[in-house]
Amino acid sequence: MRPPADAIATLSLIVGAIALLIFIGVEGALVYAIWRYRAARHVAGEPATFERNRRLEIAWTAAPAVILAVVFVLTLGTMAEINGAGVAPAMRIAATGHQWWWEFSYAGVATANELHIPVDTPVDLELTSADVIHSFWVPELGPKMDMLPGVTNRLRLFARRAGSYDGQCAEFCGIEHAWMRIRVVAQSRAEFDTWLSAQAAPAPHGSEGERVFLANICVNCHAVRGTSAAGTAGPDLTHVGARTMIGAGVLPNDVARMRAWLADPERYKPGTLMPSVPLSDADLDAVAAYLVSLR
Ligand SMILES: [Cu+2]
Repeated sequence: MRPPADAIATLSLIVGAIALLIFIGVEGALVYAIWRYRAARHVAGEPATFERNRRLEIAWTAAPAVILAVVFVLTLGTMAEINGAGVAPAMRIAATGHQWWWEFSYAGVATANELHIPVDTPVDLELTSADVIHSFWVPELGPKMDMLPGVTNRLRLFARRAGSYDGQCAEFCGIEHAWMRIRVVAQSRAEFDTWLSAQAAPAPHGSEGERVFLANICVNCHAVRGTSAAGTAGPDLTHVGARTMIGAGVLPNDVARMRAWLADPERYKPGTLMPSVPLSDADLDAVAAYLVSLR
């Protein structure tokens, strides 16, 4: 199959070409009429009047109907194609919208905001929402699809080339709607398998940062597999260090920025549902280092 975005681009070009022909025809007739019936040629007396021209009326009713019917049929074909008609998905990933981040689950492995997929592989996303209506949209890969609470929508993704594809929540979903970025990382099958098995591993134990993390309210909202932290309100942090960004795109992910984010999330993402946790400087250092080490 070809990427859904390619099919959409082809349809856009065809519809654009039809619209351009109509534009040229209508504007051409207008310019001709202006020239042909200009004032300099005006003949004195009453202008001619017309009543009924059946042929003309049939033509200007039938022509738009035919054009719309053609566009409708082409659109149905494109919709079937981008839904993956006849091509079974090789992988299903559950994608859940949250205020204001994305949860991606691969059979027991949960991650956030960065969706990894293998290239040349039809992937079906099962989209839903945990709170309000969001919309998943990565323009280079496929169409836009709503994420509705209590409903599961299916979206076919297919990447031909490896690389990063950025997207954005496309349905206004509250104050931090603009900071609800998606990054899709398309990888070769081998790289993807390596990534997925690393994600499936539990987090390493024994650091001071882990102790501080587990002793504070972090665990009410966040899970780290392999520890007692099992919160589900916020992103799973088991391998948060492997992600390129913090807070669904607000900050690059490194120890200094992680520390700044933990100290005052509101400063970088006003309205975020993550509270700032009152920690000592030493504890902040330890938790930031711990989280970034979870790769
Ligand atoms: Cu949203």
